[in-house]
Amino acid sequence: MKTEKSAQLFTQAKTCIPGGVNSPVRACRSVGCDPLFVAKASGCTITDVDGNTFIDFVGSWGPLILGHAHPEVVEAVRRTAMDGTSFGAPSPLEVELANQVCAAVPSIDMVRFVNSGTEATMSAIRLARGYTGRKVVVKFDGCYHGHADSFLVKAGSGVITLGIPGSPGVPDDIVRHTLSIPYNDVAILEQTLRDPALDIACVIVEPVAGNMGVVAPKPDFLRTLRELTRELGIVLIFDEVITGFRLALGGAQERFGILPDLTCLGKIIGGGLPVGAYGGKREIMALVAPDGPVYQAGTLSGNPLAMAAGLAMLTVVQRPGFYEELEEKSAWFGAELEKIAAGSPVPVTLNRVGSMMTCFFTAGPVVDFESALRADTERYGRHYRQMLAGGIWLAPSQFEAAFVSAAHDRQHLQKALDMTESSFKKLMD
Ligand code: HOZ
Repeated sequence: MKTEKSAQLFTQAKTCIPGGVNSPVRACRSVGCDPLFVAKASGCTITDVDGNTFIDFVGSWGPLILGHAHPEVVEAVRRTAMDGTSFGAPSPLEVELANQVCAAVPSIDMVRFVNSGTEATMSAIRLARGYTGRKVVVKFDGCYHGHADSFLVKAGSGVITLGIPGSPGVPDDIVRHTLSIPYNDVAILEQTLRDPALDIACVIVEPVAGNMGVVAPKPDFLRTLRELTRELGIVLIFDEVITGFRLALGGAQERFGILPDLTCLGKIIGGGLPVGAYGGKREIMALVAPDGPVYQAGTLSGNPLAMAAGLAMLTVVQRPGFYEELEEKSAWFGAELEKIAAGSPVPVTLNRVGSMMTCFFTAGPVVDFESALRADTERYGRHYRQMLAGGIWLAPSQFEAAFVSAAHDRQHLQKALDMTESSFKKLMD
Protein backbone atom coordinates (compact mmCIF):
# COMPACT_ATOMS: atom_id res chain seq x y z
CA MET A 1 0.00 0.00 0.00
CA LYS A 2 1.38 3.42 -0.97
CA THR A 3 1.47 5.86 1.93
CA GLU A 4 3.99 8.52 0.83
CA LYS A 5 1.54 11.44 0.75
CA SER A 6 0.10 10.58 4.16
CA ALA A 7 3.63 10.25 5.56
CA GLN A 8 4.58 13.68 4.19
CA LEU A 9 1.45 15.31 5.60
CA PHE A 10 2.03 13.66 8.97
CA THR A 11 5.59 15.00 9.10
CA GLN A 12 4.33 18.51 8.33
CA ALA A 13 1.39 18.18 10.74
CA LYS A 14 3.67 17.22 13.63
CA THR A 15 5.45 20.57 13.32
CA CYS A 16 2.27 22.60 13.79
CA ILE A 17 -0.33 20.37 15.52
CA PRO A 18 0.43 18.45 18.76
CA GLY A 19 1.13 14.87 17.76
CA GLY A 20 0.14 15.81 14.21
CA VAL A 21 -3.55 15.21 14.98
CA ASN A 22 -6.53 17.10 16.33
CA SER A 23 -7.74 14.22 18.52
CA PRO A 24 -5.27 11.80 20.10
CA VAL A 25 -6.53 8.33 19.08
CA ARG A 26 -6.22 9.33 15.42
CA ALA A 27 -2.43 9.33 15.76
CA CYS A 28 -2.75 5.49 15.66
CA ARG A 29 0.00 5.03 18.24
CA SER A 30 -1.75 2.20 20.06
CA VAL A 31 -2.00 0.20 16.84
CA GLY A 32 1.63 0.72 15.93
CA CYS A 33 1.42 2.71 12.71
CA ASP A 34 1.11 6.24 11.42
CA PRO A 35 -2.25 7.73 10.46
CA LEU A 36 -3.49 7.84 6.90
CA PHE A 37 -4.77 11.24 5.82
CA VAL A 38 -8.24 11.17 4.29
CA ALA A 39 -8.94 12.81 0.94
CA LYS A 40 -12.61 11.94 0.56
CA ALA A 41 -15.33 9.51 1.51
CA SER A 42 -18.58 8.33 0.00
CA GLY A 43 -21.17 5.81 1.24
CA CYS A 44 -19.27 3.28 3.32
CA THR A 45 -15.90 3.88 1.69
CA ILE A 46 -13.11 6.22 2.62
CA THR A 47 -10.15 7.15 0.40
CA ASP A 48 -6.78 8.42 1.59
CA VAL A 49 -4.55 11.00 -0.06
CA ASP A 50 -2.47 8.23 -1.70
CA GLY A 51 -5.58 6.88 -3.42
CA ASN A 52 -6.15 3.80 -1.22
CA THR A 53 -9.84 3.07 -0.63
CA PHE A 54 -11.18 1.22 2.42
CA ILE A 55 -14.53 -0.02 3.69
CA ASP A 56 -15.16 2.20 6.67
CA PHE A 57 -16.44 0.80 10.00
CA VAL A 58 -15.64 3.94 12.00
CA GLY A 59 -18.14 6.27 10.34
CA SER A 60 -16.48 9.31 11.93
CA TRP A 61 -16.81 7.48 15.29
CA GLY A 62 -20.52 6.92 14.98
CA PRO A 63 -22.41 9.82 13.41
CA LEU A 64 -22.50 8.56 9.85
CA ILE A 65 -25.43 6.19 10.18
CA LEU A 66 -26.29 7.00 6.54
CA GLY A 67 -22.70 6.67 5.37
CA HIS A 68 -20.47 9.45 4.05
CA ALA A 69 -21.73 12.29 1.88
CA HIS A 70 -25.32 11.10 1.80
CA PRO A 71 -26.88 13.04 -1.11
CA GLU A 72 -29.79 14.39 0.95
CA VAL A 73 -27.50 15.60 3.73
CA VAL A 74 -25.05 17.18 1.29
CA GLU A 75 -27.86 18.91 -0.58
CA ALA A 76 -29.39 20.25 2.65
CA VAL A 77 -26.02 21.67 3.72
CA ARG A 78 -25.34 23.14 0.28
CA ARG A 79 -28.76 24.78 0.06
CA THR A 80 -28.52 26.17 3.58
CA ALA A 81 -24.95 27.48 3.13
CA MET A 82 -26.14 29.63 0.21
CA ASP A 83 -28.11 31.67 2.76
CA GLY A 84 -25.30 32.05 5.29
CA THR A 85 -23.24 29.77 7.49
CA SER A 86 -23.73 31.24 10.97
CA PHE A 87 -26.01 33.91 12.39
CA GLY A 88 -25.44 33.92 16.14
CA ALA A 89 -29.18 34.56 16.28
CA PRO A 90 -32.23 32.27 16.31
CA SER A 91 -33.23 30.72 13.00
CA PRO A 92 -36.14 28.49 11.91
CA LEU A 93 -34.14 25.28 11.42
CA GLU A 94 -33.32 25.10 15.15
CA VAL A 95 -36.98 25.12 16.04
CA GLU A 96 -37.73 22.41 13.51
CA LEU A 97 -34.89 20.16 14.69
CA ALA A 98 -35.72 20.77 18.36
CA ASN A 99 -39.34 19.77 17.72
CA GLN A 100 -38.22 16.61 15.98
CA VAL A 101 -35.77 15.68 18.74
CA CYS A 102 -38.46 16.20 21.40
CA ALA A 103 -40.85 14.02 19.39
CA ALA A 104 -38.28 11.28 18.78
CA VAL A 105 -36.56 10.90 22.15
CA PRO A 106 -39.08 9.73 24.76
CA SER A 107 -37.70 11.58 27.81
CA ILE A 108 -36.93 14.92 26.14
CA ASP A 109 -39.49 17.71 26.66
CA MET A 110 -37.04 20.51 25.85
CA VAL A 111 -33.63 20.51 24.23
CA ARG A 112 -30.68 22.92 23.96
CA PHE A 113 -28.26 22.58 21.03
CA VAL A 114 -24.52 22.89 21.60
CA ASN A 115 -21.51 22.07 19.42
CA SER A 116 -20.20 18.73 20.63
CA GLY A 117 -20.88 15.82 22.95
CA THR A 118 -18.34 17.23 25.42
CA GLU A 119 -20.30 20.48 25.65
CA ALA A 120 -23.53 18.54 26.08
CA THR A 121 -22.26 16.45 29.00
CA MET A 122 -20.53 19.31 30.80
CA SER A 123 -23.66 21.44 30.49
CA ALA A 124 -25.88 18.57 31.67
CA ILE A 125 -23.91 18.04 34.89
CA ARG A 126 -23.90 21.78 35.59
CA LEU A 127 -27.66 21.73 35.19
CA ALA A 128 -28.02 18.67 37.42
CA ARG A 129 -25.94 20.37 40.09
CA GLY A 130 -27.96 23.57 39.74
CA TYR A 131 -31.22 21.64 40.02
CA THR A 132 -30.29 19.52 43.04
CA GLY A 133 -27.97 21.95 44.82
CA ARG A 134 -25.58 19.01 45.27
CA LYS A 135 -22.03 18.50 44.05
CA VAL A 136 -21.03 14.91 43.38
CA VAL A 137 -21.16 13.34 39.94
CA VAL A 138 -21.19 9.54 39.76
CA LYS A 139 -19.90 7.95 36.57
CA PHE A 140 -18.84 4.45 35.59
CA ASP A 141 -15.33 3.13 35.00
CA GLY A 142 -14.56 2.98 31.29
CA CYS A 143 -17.41 5.28 30.28
CA TYR A 144 -16.30 8.36 28.42
CA HIS A 145 -18.28 11.58 28.47
CA GLY A 146 -15.97 13.88 26.59
CA HIS A 147 -12.96 15.70 27.91
CA ALA A 148 -14.38 18.19 30.43
CA ASP A 149 -12.42 18.18 33.72
CA SER A 150 -15.07 16.40 35.77
CA PHE A 151 -15.10 13.34 33.52
CA LEU A 152 -11.41 12.51 33.27
CA VAL A 153 -11.57 9.89 35.99
CA LYS A 154 -11.17 6.26 34.89
CA ALA A 155 -12.41 7.39 31.50
CA GLY A 156 -12.63 5.30 28.36
CA SER A 157 -11.88 6.15 24.73
CA GLY A 158 -8.56 7.96 24.15
CA VAL A 159 -7.80 8.04 27.85
CA ILE A 160 -7.57 4.22 28.08
CA THR A 161 -6.12 3.95 24.60
CA LEU A 162 -3.18 6.08 25.68
CA GLY A 163 -3.03 4.34 29.04
CA ILE A 164 -3.14 7.52 31.10
CA PRO A 165 -5.03 7.53 34.41
CA GLY A 166 -6.62 10.93 33.97
CA SER A 167 -4.97 14.14 32.89
CA PRO A 168 -2.53 16.67 34.33
CA GLY A 169 -4.22 20.05 34.31
CA VAL A 170 -7.36 18.73 35.95
CA PRO A 171 -7.40 20.08 39.51
CA ASP A 172 -7.89 17.56 42.33
CA ASP A 173 -10.51 19.94 43.71
CA ILE A 174 -12.64 19.22 40.68
CA VAL A 175 -12.21 15.46 40.40
CA ARG A 176 -12.83 14.94 44.08
CA HIS A 177 -16.45 15.63 43.21
CA THR A 178 -16.47 12.81 40.67
CA LEU A 179 -16.86 9.24 41.77
CA SER A 180 -16.28 6.45 39.29
CA ILE A 181 -17.70 3.01 40.05
CA PRO A 182 -17.78 -0.28 38.08
CA TYR A 183 -20.21 -0.56 35.16
CA ASN A 184 -22.86 -3.27 35.52
CA ASP A 185 -22.26 -3.82 39.26
CA VAL A 186 -25.65 -3.35 40.89
CA ALA A 187 -24.45 -4.01 44.45
CA ILE A 188 -21.76 -1.30 44.37
CA LEU A 189 -24.20 1.02 42.64
CA GLU A 190 -26.76 0.65 45.40
CA GLN A 191 -24.18 0.96 48.15
CA THR A 192 -22.76 4.15 46.58
CA LEU A 193 -26.03 5.87 45.84
CA ARG A 194 -27.38 5.13 49.32
CA ASP A 195 -24.24 6.41 51.07
CA PRO A 196 -25.53 9.29 53.24
CA ALA A 197 -22.07 10.88 53.33
CA LEU A 198 -22.17 11.53 49.58
CA ASP A 199 -23.84 14.60 48.20
CA ILE A 200 -24.80 13.10 44.82
CA ALA A 201 -26.25 15.46 42.21
CA CYS A 202 -26.34 13.09 39.28
CA VAL A 203 -25.35 9.79 37.77
CA ILE A 204 -24.16 9.88 34.18
CA VAL A 205 -23.99 6.68 32.16
CA GLU A 206 -23.58 5.45 28.62
CA PRO A 207 -26.67 3.18 28.50
CA VAL A 208 -24.64 0.98 26.19
CA ALA A 209 -20.96 1.67 26.76
CA GLY A 210 -19.16 2.43 23.54
CA ASN A 211 -15.90 3.92 24.73
CA MET A 212 -14.28 0.92 26.42
CA GLY A 213 -15.31 -1.01 23.36
CA VAL A 214 -18.98 -1.98 23.26
CA VAL A 215 -20.30 -3.27 26.59
CA ALA A 216 -24.02 -3.96 26.97
CA PRO A 217 -25.84 -3.13 30.19
CA LYS A 218 -26.87 -6.21 32.19
CA PRO A 219 -30.66 -6.58 32.28
CA ASP A 220 -31.10 -5.20 35.81
CA PHE A 221 -28.39 -2.51 35.66
CA LEU A 222 -30.27 0.36 34.00
CA ARG A 223 -33.54 -0.54 35.72
CA THR A 224 -31.93 -0.47 39.17
CA LEU A 225 -30.14 2.75 38.30
CA ARG A 226 -33.44 4.35 37.32
CA GLU A 227 -35.28 3.14 40.41
CA LEU A 228 -32.58 4.22 42.85
CA THR A 229 -31.99 7.66 41.33
CA ARG A 230 -35.72 8.34 41.30
CA GLU A 231 -36.08 7.28 44.92
CA LEU A 232 -33.08 9.34 46.07
CA GLY A 233 -33.77 12.50 44.07
CA ILE A 234 -30.61 12.10 42.01
CA VAL A 235 -30.69 13.29 38.38
CA LEU A 236 -30.12 10.42 35.97
CA ILE A 237 -28.27 11.44 32.79
CA PHE A 238 -28.02 9.15 29.79
CA ASP A 239 -25.07 9.97 27.59
CA GLU A 240 -26.56 8.92 24.26
CA VAL A 241 -23.91 10.65 22.17
CA ILE A 242 -23.18 7.32 20.51
CA THR A 243 -26.45 5.43 21.02
CA GLY A 244 -28.87 8.27 20.23
CA PHE A 245 -30.65 7.77 16.89
CA ARG A 246 -28.50 4.66 16.40
CA LEU A 247 -30.01 1.93 18.58
CA ALA A 248 -33.49 3.19 17.72
CA LEU A 249 -34.96 6.54 16.70
CA GLY A 250 -35.37 7.26 20.41
CA GLY A 251 -31.93 5.83 21.26
CA ALA A 252 -31.08 3.32 23.99
CA GLN A 253 -33.84 4.70 26.22
CA GLU A 254 -36.43 3.64 23.66
CA ARG A 255 -34.72 0.29 23.07
CA PHE A 256 -34.59 -0.58 26.79
CA GLY A 257 -37.73 1.30 27.86
CA ILE A 258 -35.91 3.22 30.61
CA LEU A 259 -36.23 6.98 30.69
CA PRO A 260 -33.54 9.24 32.18
CA ASP A 261 -34.11 12.77 33.48
CA LEU A 262 -31.59 14.31 31.09
CA THR A 263 -30.11 13.03 27.83
CA CYS A 264 -26.92 14.10 26.07
CA LEU A 265 -26.81 13.79 22.31
CA GLY A 266 -24.18 14.36 19.66
CA LYS A 267 -22.73 12.71 16.59
CA ILE A 268 -25.75 11.52 14.57
CA ILE A 269 -27.89 14.51 15.52
CA GLY A 270 -25.68 16.70 13.33
CA GLY A 271 -25.70 14.33 10.37
CA GLY A 272 -21.88 14.45 10.48
CA LEU A 273 -21.52 18.15 11.29
CA PRO A 274 -20.25 19.34 14.67
CA VAL A 275 -23.25 19.42 17.00
CA GLY A 276 -24.41 18.18 20.36
CA ALA A 277 -27.50 18.67 22.48
CA TYR A 278 -28.80 18.12 25.97
CA GLY A 279 -32.40 17.88 26.91
CA GLY A 280 -34.90 16.34 29.26
CA LYS A 281 -37.68 17.06 31.68
CA ARG A 282 -39.24 20.49 31.31
CA GLU A 283 -38.95 21.11 35.05
CA ILE A 284 -35.16 20.68 34.90
CA MET A 285 -34.57 22.34 31.52
CA ALA A 286 -36.50 25.39 32.79
CA LEU A 287 -33.43 26.22 34.90
CA VAL A 288 -31.26 26.83 31.82
CA ALA A 289 -30.49 30.51 31.08
CA PRO A 290 -32.24 32.75 30.13
CA ASP A 291 -35.33 31.08 31.67
CA GLY A 292 -33.33 30.08 34.72
CA PRO A 293 -30.02 30.77 36.44
CA VAL A 294 -27.87 27.89 35.07
CA TYR A 295 -25.62 29.54 32.50
CA GLN A 296 -24.62 27.95 29.20
CA ALA A 297 -24.10 29.66 25.85
CA GLY A 298 -22.42 29.42 22.44
CA THR A 299 -22.12 31.49 19.27
CA LEU A 300 -22.24 28.46 17.01
CA SER A 301 -25.01 26.68 18.94
CA GLY A 302 -27.93 25.87 16.65
CA ASN A 303 -25.68 26.49 13.66
CA PRO A 304 -27.82 26.45 10.49
CA LEU A 305 -25.60 24.01 8.58
CA ALA A 306 -25.58 21.54 11.45
CA MET A 307 -29.34 21.89 11.92
CA ALA A 308 -29.97 21.34 8.20
CA ALA A 309 -27.76 18.25 8.15
CA GLY A 310 -29.47 16.91 11.28
CA LEU A 311 -32.93 17.45 9.79
CA ALA A 312 -31.96 15.71 6.55
CA MET A 313 -30.57 12.78 8.53
CA LEU A 314 -33.75 12.57 10.63
CA THR A 315 -35.88 12.55 7.48
CA VAL A 316 -34.01 9.56 6.11
CA VAL A 317 -33.92 7.50 9.31
CA GLN A 318 -37.65 7.97 9.82
CA ARG A 319 -38.52 6.33 6.50
CA PRO A 320 -40.36 3.03 6.98
CA GLY A 321 -38.08 0.09 7.64
CA PHE A 322 -34.85 2.07 8.20
CA TYR A 323 -34.03 0.74 11.66
CA GLU A 324 -35.42 -2.73 10.93
CA GLU A 325 -33.10 -3.04 7.94
CA LEU A 326 -30.06 -1.75 9.84
CA GLU A 327 -30.81 -4.10 12.71
CA GLU A 328 -31.30 -7.12 10.46
CA LYS A 329 -28.08 -6.46 8.54
CA SER A 330 -26.12 -5.89 11.74
CA ALA A 331 -27.53 -9.04 13.33
CA TRP A 332 -26.48 -11.11 10.31
CA PHE A 333 -23.01 -9.53 10.33
CA GLY A 334 -22.70 -10.07 14.08
CA ALA A 335 -23.77 -13.72 13.82
CA GLU A 336 -21.18 -14.36 11.09
CA LEU A 337 -18.52 -12.60 13.16
CA GLU A 338 -19.47 -14.79 16.14
CA LYS A 339 -18.83 -17.89 14.04
CA ILE A 340 -15.45 -16.57 12.95
CA ALA A 341 -14.58 -15.66 16.54
CA ALA A 342 -15.59 -19.15 17.70
CA GLY A 343 -13.22 -20.73 15.18
CA SER A 344 -10.41 -18.25 15.79
CA PRO A 345 -7.04 -19.62 16.90
CA VAL A 346 -6.75 -16.69 19.35
CA PRO A 347 -9.44 -15.84 21.91
CA VAL A 348 -11.92 -13.24 20.68
CA THR A 349 -15.13 -12.03 22.31
CA LEU A 350 -17.68 -10.18 20.21
CA ASN A 351 -19.91 -7.68 21.99
CA ARG A 352 -22.70 -6.26 19.86
CA VAL A 353 -25.77 -4.15 20.46
CA GLY A 354 -27.61 -3.32 17.23
CA SER A 355 -25.27 -1.72 14.72
CA MET A 356 -22.41 -1.09 17.18
CA MET A 357 -19.90 -3.80 18.07
CA THR A 358 -16.38 -4.61 19.27
CA CYS A 359 -14.21 -7.71 18.88
CA PHE A 360 -12.17 -7.89 22.10
CA PHE A 361 -8.99 -9.96 21.98
CA THR A 362 -9.73 -11.81 25.20
CA ALA A 363 -11.70 -14.92 26.14
CA GLY A 364 -14.33 -12.74 27.85
CA PRO A 365 -16.98 -12.21 28.87
CA VAL A 366 -16.43 -8.46 28.65
CA VAL A 367 -18.91 -6.82 30.97
CA ASP A 368 -17.04 -3.88 32.46
CA PHE A 369 -13.82 -1.86 32.37
CA GLU A 370 -11.79 -4.48 34.22
CA SER A 371 -12.71 -7.23 31.80
CA ALA A 372 -12.25 -4.91 28.78
CA LEU A 373 -8.74 -4.12 29.98
CA ARG A 374 -7.88 -7.85 29.77
CA ALA A 375 -7.96 -7.54 25.97
CA ASP A 376 -4.63 -8.03 24.24
CA THR A 377 -4.04 -4.59 22.73
CA GLU A 378 -0.86 -5.62 20.95
CA ARG A 379 -2.87 -8.30 19.15
CA TYR A 380 -5.55 -5.75 18.30
CA GLY A 381 -2.80 -3.57 16.79
CA ARG A 382 -1.69 -6.41 14.52
CA HIS A 383 -5.30 -7.13 13.57
CA TYR A 384 -5.86 -3.45 12.81
CA ARG A 385 -2.82 -3.30 10.51
CA GLN A 386 -3.77 -6.52 8.73
CA MET A 387 -7.33 -5.32 8.19
CA LEU A 388 -6.12 -1.97 6.89
CA ALA A 389 -3.80 -3.71 4.45
CA GLY A 390 -6.83 -5.75 3.33
CA GLY A 391 -8.95 -2.65 2.72
CA ILE A 392 -10.91 -2.47 5.99
CA TRP A 393 -10.87 0.74 8.06
CA LEU A 394 -11.36 0.03 11.77
CA ALA A 395 -10.96 2.26 14.81
CA PRO A 396 -7.28 2.58 15.73
CA SER A 397 -7.98 1.41 19.27
CA GLN A 398 -9.24 -1.78 20.92
CA PHE A 399 -11.49 0.36 23.10
CA GLU A 400 -13.84 1.82 20.49
CA ALA A 401 -16.81 0.55 18.50
CA ALA A 402 -17.22 -0.57 14.91
CA PHE A 403 -20.38 0.77 13.29
CA VAL A 404 -22.52 -0.65 10.51
CA SER A 405 -24.30 2.04 8.49
CA ALA A 406 -27.15 2.08 6.00
CA ALA A 407 -24.51 2.37 3.27
CA HIS A 408 -22.91 -1.03 3.97
CA ASP A 409 -24.34 -3.75 1.76
CA ARG A 410 -23.89 -7.52 2.02
CA GLN A 411 -20.85 -7.42 -0.27
CA HIS A 412 -19.05 -4.88 1.88
CA LEU A 413 -19.89 -6.84 4.98
CA GLN A 414 -18.84 -10.14 3.40
CA LYS A 415 -15.49 -8.64 2.45
CA ALA A 416 -15.00 -7.52 6.05
CA LEU A 417 -15.89 -11.01 7.29
CA ASP A 418 -13.41 -12.67 4.90
CA MET A 419 -10.67 -10.28 5.93
CA THR A 420 -11.46 -10.80 9.62
CA GLU A 421 -11.24 -14.56 9.30
CA SER A 422 -7.92 -14.41 7.51
CA SER A 423 -6.56 -11.80 9.94
CA PHE A 424 -7.48 -13.86 13.02
CA LYS A 425 -5.66 -16.86 11.51
CA LYS A 426 -2.49 -14.82 11.09
CA LEU A 427 -2.52 -13.71 14.73
CA MET A 428 -1.22 -17.04 16.02
CA ASP A 429 2.44 -16.45 15.14
N1 HOZ B 1 -12.26 9.25 21.29
C1 HOZ B 1 -13.11 9.63 20.22
C2 HOZ B 1 -14.14 8.60 19.91
N2 HOZ B 1 -14.75 7.94 21.00
C3 HOZ B 1 -12.23 9.89 19.05
C4 HOZ B 1 -12.66 11.02 18.26
C5 HOZ B 1 -11.75 11.37 17.10
O1 HOZ B 1 -10.55 11.14 17.16
O2 HOZ B 1 -12.26 11.92 16.15
